[in-house]
Amino acid sequence: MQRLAKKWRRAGEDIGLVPTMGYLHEGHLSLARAARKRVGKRGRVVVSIYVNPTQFAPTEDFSKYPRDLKRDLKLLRECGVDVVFTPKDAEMYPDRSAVPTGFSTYVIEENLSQRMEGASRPAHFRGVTTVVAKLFNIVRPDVAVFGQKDFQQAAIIQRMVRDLDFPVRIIVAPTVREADGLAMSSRNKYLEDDLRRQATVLRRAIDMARAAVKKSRKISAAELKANVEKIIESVPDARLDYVEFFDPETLVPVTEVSGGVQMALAVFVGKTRLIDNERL
Ligand code: PAJ
Repeated sequence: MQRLAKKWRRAGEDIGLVPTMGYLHEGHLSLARAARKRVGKRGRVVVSIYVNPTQFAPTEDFSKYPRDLKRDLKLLRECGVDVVFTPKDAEMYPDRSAVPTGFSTYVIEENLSQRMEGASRPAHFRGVTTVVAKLFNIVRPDVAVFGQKDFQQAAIIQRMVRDLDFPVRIIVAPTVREADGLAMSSRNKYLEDDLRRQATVLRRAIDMARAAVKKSRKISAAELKANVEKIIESVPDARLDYVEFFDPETLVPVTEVSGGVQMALAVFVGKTRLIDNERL
């Protein structure tokens, strides 16, 4: 992949990268299209598919994370992607558990990673920044596209690029949703009939907050959080992990919510953990 990227660069072709963990849906494909738009017809679009073990906790769904490479490749071919990069664990993390010879260097963002997803999933963002830094060094993209769906992840990657001088432009593309408002996610596959219906509660919570802000202009975050909790609790198999209202640039929580504040929440629906967010 590095050799190929070097060849493309020499020929003056711009490179766009879309990192994914596969089991692709329209959200991922919209990122590939955004990358194509950026690099043009003569540029190169690379989509990586790699279920990155270092961003999963031992208790999480790494081994049962959905995978279907054949289907993914077909979708990406139809989408006009040039290369699908599918590295193996042994290539990405040589001898990860071997001491002292194995993989032992990580990239850690220390500020934006503390709250929300970082608080609920310790070491998650360390795995994300590490694998994305590796992908940047392997693919050497001019632009890389990430989804707004993972708002905190996109903010952390932008910070990493700024702090460590990666020569790449980050584009954040809008969240693609199902017809009923559920944000597309590979993990939606885990939701069977009734749970799938219950999963619309995230969208309903966001809509409620949005309507409340629109109506009263300014409303206390504590009050909004209590209302979100009520909505989530009214759904039999849903359990609120967190809901936050914060400044979209700094991710610092606000006490008063008004227009322009970012809302993010994580909810367990059955055993499946779903996230969503939106600018109010
Ligand atoms: P994954 O969950 O496969 O998502 C890959 C990219 O697709 C991310 O940038 C994510 O924000 C974006 N995405 C997911 N659902 C989306 C939706 N409904 N609309 C728009 N974009 C969406 O995020 C990861 O993988 C990993 O953490 C990764 C960055 C690949 C590092 O391992």
